[in-house]
Amino acid sequence: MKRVDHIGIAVKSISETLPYYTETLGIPLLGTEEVPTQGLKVAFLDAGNIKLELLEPMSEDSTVAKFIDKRGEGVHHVAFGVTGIQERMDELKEHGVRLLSDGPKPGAGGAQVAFMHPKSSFGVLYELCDKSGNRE
Ligand code: CMX
Repeated sequence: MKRVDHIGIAVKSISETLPYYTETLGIPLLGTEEVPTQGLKVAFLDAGNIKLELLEPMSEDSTVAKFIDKRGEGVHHVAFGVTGIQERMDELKEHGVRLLSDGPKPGAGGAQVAFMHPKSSFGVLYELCDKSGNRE
């Protein structure tokens, strides 16, 4: 892994949280979108060398809603930017890392994403994020 693409931050409400990021911290908003496959609304902010992704659950059974109930708002995951996501997943599996899916799934911004279970990553939820199929 050579590059962190973004850090995911669980929030109860993007609209209530955004002024802190954009006005108090002066971090520009790149955009918001809904990611139905993850039960989320997300906002991406441009923090220079990496992005911040605010994650607001759209339903009570979303994994992020469960996270907030259990741990409160805060840092939720770290996403590595990768290419060849299926190969990266296969390599991690060979090293005994527990992945949360057999293959990549559609994520925000047209990316293909996959997650490593925090129990096999020393307490951190890591994401692989592959945007190489995007036209941007
Ligand atoms: N970071 C670190 N540890 C976490 C965690 C997180 N974000 N979420 C859960 N855990 C820990 C829990 O604290 C728990 O540890 P203990 O047993 O020691 O208490 C353990 O992992 C199991 O967690 P859980 O509360 O039982 O929750 P689940 O097993 O239901 O879900 C997880 C955990 C990681 C499997 C689930 O959150 C998941 O599938 N995540 C991947 C998808 C995802 O996170 N999507 C949101 C982002 C999408 C995007 O950015 O587009």
